[in-house]
Amino acid sequence: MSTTMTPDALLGGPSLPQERRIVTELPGPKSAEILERKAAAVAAGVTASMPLVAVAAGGGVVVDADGNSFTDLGSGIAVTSVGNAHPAVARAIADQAAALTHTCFMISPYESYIAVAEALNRLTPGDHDKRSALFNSGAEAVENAVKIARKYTGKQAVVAFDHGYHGRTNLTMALTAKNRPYKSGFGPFAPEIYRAPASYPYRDGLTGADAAKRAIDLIEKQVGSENLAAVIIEPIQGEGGFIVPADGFLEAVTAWCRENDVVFIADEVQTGFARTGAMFASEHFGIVPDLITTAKGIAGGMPLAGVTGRAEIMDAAHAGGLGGTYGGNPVACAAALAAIDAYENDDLAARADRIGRLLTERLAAIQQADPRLGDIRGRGAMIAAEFVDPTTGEPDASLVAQLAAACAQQGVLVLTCGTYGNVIRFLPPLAIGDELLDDALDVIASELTKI
Ligand code: PLZ
Repeated sequence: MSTTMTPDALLGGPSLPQERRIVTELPGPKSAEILERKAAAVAAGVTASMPLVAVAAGGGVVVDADGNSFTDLGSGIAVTSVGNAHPAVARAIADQAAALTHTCFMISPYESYIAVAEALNRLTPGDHDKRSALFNSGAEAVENAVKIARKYTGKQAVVAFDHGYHGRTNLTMALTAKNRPYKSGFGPFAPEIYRAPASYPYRDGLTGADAAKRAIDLIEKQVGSENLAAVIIEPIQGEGGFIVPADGFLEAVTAWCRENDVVFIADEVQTGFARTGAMFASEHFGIVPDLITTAKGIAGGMPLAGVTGRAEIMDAAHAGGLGGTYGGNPVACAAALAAIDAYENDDLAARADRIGRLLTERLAAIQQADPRLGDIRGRGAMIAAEFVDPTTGEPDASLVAQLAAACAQQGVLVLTCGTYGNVIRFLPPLAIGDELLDDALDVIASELTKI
């Protein structure tokens, strides 16, 4: 095994050898040296959880500065679903960058922005008349969805849910449930945000109808629909622990919103673009959101986000009321068009579904042997394993932290999440091969027995 890499191997994309290969201590010497510079140059609040410095990635692997090849089960937090450095995406980026990198869409528009809006209008749930606007990040999309809902309804209050995650900007921190690490000491937070209980079947044991009744009761008593502009929820909660609500919960909440002139916003920043085995997770529950926020997977790794929704709501914002210098940047839009083409034409939703079945099967076998694995849940290639103390059911965050660190040392990059920090989440690139995935599950099963 060689520790030097050919220039070709640094190119990334699916031509990278699809293998797990650890050839140095971790972090390796080159990575360690660069990480030392990080400590001296980068703000301490910006942490990096894995013992490597990445130089190339593609298919299902990330290669580091020392020639180690890691199996990627995180996709940079659900972003590189089409595969890192996907050839068509990389080509679209290069071609667009050579022609024009920026004009500002609000000044000199270009077609690719409009084509992305058309694709979003076509692909998001519901066949009503839609409009879209593009931004740079998930948080910025959420901010704008709230602006639009307030303008349309003339109301101010917004309801978000327990375990919800919507971003790190001031308004989206207010919408996000978890204090640490996201909010602590960063207040005061935006006003007129209220929090309702979500549906968390493993922990609350409620039916969807009962969980919805509990949430709606609270909203009616503490906020009042006459003050409420919008309800925002992730159809499957991401950072909060890949929590799939009980059947009927989202249906009841959307129906209540419709009856009460409240805009229902589905935050599909993490769940969107084939990740859950459907183009959007809302489809699993048969709901049609009024507004839907997208980012992450939309552009194969380039920063791009969108708000898509009912034309009459989206068009409520006055001319000049929405925008930003970089929103819908042409290079990011070119990448999105190539990525969307791959989602549709390579049927990546079906691939996500198959990955989900493989993961669930392997995790179920692990659970048989180890009662600390309390719950397996998710849809498609967005699967979670929640770990608990089997006698008390208490969350076991320490086990999960140890497991993720041990897997990284073996060359498997696996992320954690959850309100209680006790969830291992699986978000592999949809370009990962079955063999690599199977091998990663062997590592997880084996490391778990050592903890
Ligand atoms: N809405 C549902 O999942 C981003 C956050 C990582 P940005 N999730 C990953 C971290 O620790 O910062 C996310 C999300 C949902 C909104 C966002 C925010 O998207 O692109 O990170 O702003």
